[in-house]
Amino acid sequence: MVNGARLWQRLQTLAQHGARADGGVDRPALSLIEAEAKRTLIAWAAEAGMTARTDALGNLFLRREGREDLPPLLIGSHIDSQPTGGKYDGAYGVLAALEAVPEVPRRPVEVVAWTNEEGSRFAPGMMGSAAFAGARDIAEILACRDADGVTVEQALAETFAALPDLPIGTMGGPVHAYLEPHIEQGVVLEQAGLSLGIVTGLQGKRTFAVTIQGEAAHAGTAPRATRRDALLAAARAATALDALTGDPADIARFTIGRFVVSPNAPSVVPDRVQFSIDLRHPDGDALRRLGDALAAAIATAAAPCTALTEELSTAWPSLFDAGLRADLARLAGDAAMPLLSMAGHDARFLAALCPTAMIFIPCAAGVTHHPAESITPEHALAGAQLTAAAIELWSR
Ligand code: HGY
Ligand code: MN
Ligand code: MN
Repeated sequence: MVNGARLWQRLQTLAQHGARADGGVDRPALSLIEAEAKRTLIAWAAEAGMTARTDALGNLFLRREGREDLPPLLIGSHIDSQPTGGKYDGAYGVLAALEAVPEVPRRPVEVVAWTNEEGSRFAPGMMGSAAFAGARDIAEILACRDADGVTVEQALAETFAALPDLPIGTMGGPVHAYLEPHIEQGVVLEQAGLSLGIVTGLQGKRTFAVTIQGEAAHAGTAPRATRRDALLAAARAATALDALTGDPADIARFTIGRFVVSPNAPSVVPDRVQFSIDLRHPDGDALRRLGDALAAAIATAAAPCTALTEELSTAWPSLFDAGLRADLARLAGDAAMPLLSMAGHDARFLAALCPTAMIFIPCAAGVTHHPAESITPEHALAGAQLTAAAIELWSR
């Protein structure tokens, strides 16, 4: 039985792991802060008679055995956050799932917290779900480094050492279906005055790493005519890309979220700039056209500096399972509406593995990836109740 008060309290308790003074959350993937949040989840699962395990990438599974030994129903999301994140992105899905697990289902039900959905500490994101679905090579993921040079492999070892009693199971396995409850991170439900969204699919997303290479020089003696200023070159490239990706209908989403200047010294002409690109579009052809045009636009704008543009991840627009969506719409009735997700989610990778669906609840003014992210207890409860109804239907 879904207990709204317990769900709300647990959302606030989990948010203490990585709490920021401004009310937000900073819970980096594979950090010891995240390991402590996992310890809290494992304890709550144990209180409900559920077992816990992890896998080679630190994905956390909290399992309710079924009456029959069948492929499990997987429900969940992620608990890592952006550095200036909110309490509910990801965490809501994991805790709503934990709240919705029935006592004795026919088929096993597992609550999952995927590793590194956000792609903030380690890029690109969704490492845990991608590896689980067989979409990314584990060795390549383990070698990824954070800004301090720490590898995923080293960070995983710290997490495993912090949770020595957590069994490490095999990666992947048969899944009956996957459901991800999540906050909308937009304003569609709020503007419609509805408490639930049945997600039709995900818009496409391509991420890139760009390196602009110039030449360091003295800020006082180097003439402008001979400078190869990487910062000004990167600024020209950013302006050119803004023009390239802008559209009157405001559909394309182009973001440079990370911009690292070297040597980052006030009296030295920068010799290198590294910046990120996050490009999204609901139309696959438009995403392909825009993404394929980036490298040439950057190289032209950056001259006489040189530019290297590497594509880190490519995810074309995807649709969720029509049957599961119809079930959810029938269960939710007129409290729900269909809508496309403009944000990325782990469900993207699960959709290639098994029938997959997502449920949205509103978040105030669509504010997210921000400390002021907020939801209401009533919407949190509604999403958990729909999740419980879906589990009951799909685990029969
Ligand atoms: O970036 C995203 O869409 C997700 O919130 N990590
Ligand atoms: Mn999320
Ligand atoms: Mn997010």
